[in-house]
Amino acid sequence: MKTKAAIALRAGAPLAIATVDLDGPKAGEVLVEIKATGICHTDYYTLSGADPEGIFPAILGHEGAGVVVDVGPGVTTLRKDDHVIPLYTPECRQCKFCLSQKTNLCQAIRSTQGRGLMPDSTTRFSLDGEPIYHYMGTSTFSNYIVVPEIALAKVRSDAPFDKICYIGCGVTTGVGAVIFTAKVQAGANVVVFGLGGIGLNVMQAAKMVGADKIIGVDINPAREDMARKFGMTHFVNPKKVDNVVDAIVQLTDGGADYSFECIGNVQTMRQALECCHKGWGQSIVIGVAEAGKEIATRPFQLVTGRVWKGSAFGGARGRTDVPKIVDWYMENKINIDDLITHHLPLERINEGFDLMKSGESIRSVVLF
Ligand code: NAD
Ligand code: AHE
Ligand code: ZN
Repeated sequence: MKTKAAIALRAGAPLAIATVDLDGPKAGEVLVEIKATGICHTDYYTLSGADPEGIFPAILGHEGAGVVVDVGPGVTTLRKDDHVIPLYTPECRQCKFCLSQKTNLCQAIRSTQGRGLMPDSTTRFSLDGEPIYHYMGTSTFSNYIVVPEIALAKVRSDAPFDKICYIGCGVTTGVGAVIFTAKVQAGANVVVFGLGGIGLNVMQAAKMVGADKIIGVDINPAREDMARKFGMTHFVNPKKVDNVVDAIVQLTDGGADYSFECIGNVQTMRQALECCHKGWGQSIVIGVAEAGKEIATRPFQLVTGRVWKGSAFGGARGRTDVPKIVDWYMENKINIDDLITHHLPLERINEGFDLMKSGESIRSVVLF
């Protein structure tokens, strides 16, 4: 079949809108019509050329929602018309990682996914007979996609696609990092570095679990009003203080119980660790730093009890947890609507990247 898609032809180039060929689902695969997709900073990171796994030409996008159109042989858990959210972190429930119950990082298809391929090492997309690569196993910048069954969360059918697509990455990443990875307790002091599409979700989850002080750090002063709406009690603009770490240590009587880095900058990752409380403070790295970057701190920071850890997709097990997060949204426990600042048709997807880079948008959602 044919599908309309935005193609990343090469690093740094604007996406090109084209009609591409899409082969149908093979065994264990599902054809999905994508109704809406968010644009995440990670799409921009890969498009920029900084991602060591970046491969071109590819169809980017990993924050979508849509409807099952057809299923391949052997698919048992999904059928036509089911509403689904594609998962860049699948959940096979059979691999060593899934069975460990210690991580959400299912590895069943990770190696082919990282090479832009389906599990059988081929692509379903092509243009003029040449392969177009998949991205993060999802490629939601295409109106139709083929994904393995294990990479789809089935969600309730009354939830609006143009909002729940954001649960495909940003919402789950931010909310999950607080609830599943850090397990923040009521009364904790929390610091969020980067008040964008991820950081504001960290913030609303910190408020939801009853955090005490919620300190936001961002160089964009325009983020302050929105962040206060999402639970921020104190704002630190790094351009307005001599030393960000000292400012946070003073505000928190010795340091944060938890900090979350939602920028992807190795300097702010260090600050996020070092502003944590001696003896117990935990810093969670969410931001993705470009190829070649490394984090550093004095080992003394760890010897004296601070903990550095990371979180991918908020530690969420997609098929199990994503339907629950959709329920939380439908029950008004989390606010997604106010974070989606722009809606665009696919033809204007490049404007979504411009809005992100200029700091004007929190999340742009593309509607098919
Ligand atoms: P975004 O562009 O919406 O937000 C980034 C924010 O950081 C902006 O508000 C910006 O003003 C602020 N910022 C930039 N440089 C700063 C600095 N030096 N000091 C303070 N603030 C600064 O991006 P996003 O979509 O929220 O993504 C944030 C990061 O999280 C990216 O690196 C993205 O790739 C990553 N990410 C990781 C996961 C995961 O599973 N680990 C999932 C999604 C996104
Ligand atoms: N190819 C990238 C990987 C970047 C990365 O860490 N991705 C996150 C999701 S970001 C979503 O917006 C992730 O889930 N990582 C775990 C994994 O297995 O990729 C790079 O930098 O190499
Ligand atoms: Zn993302």
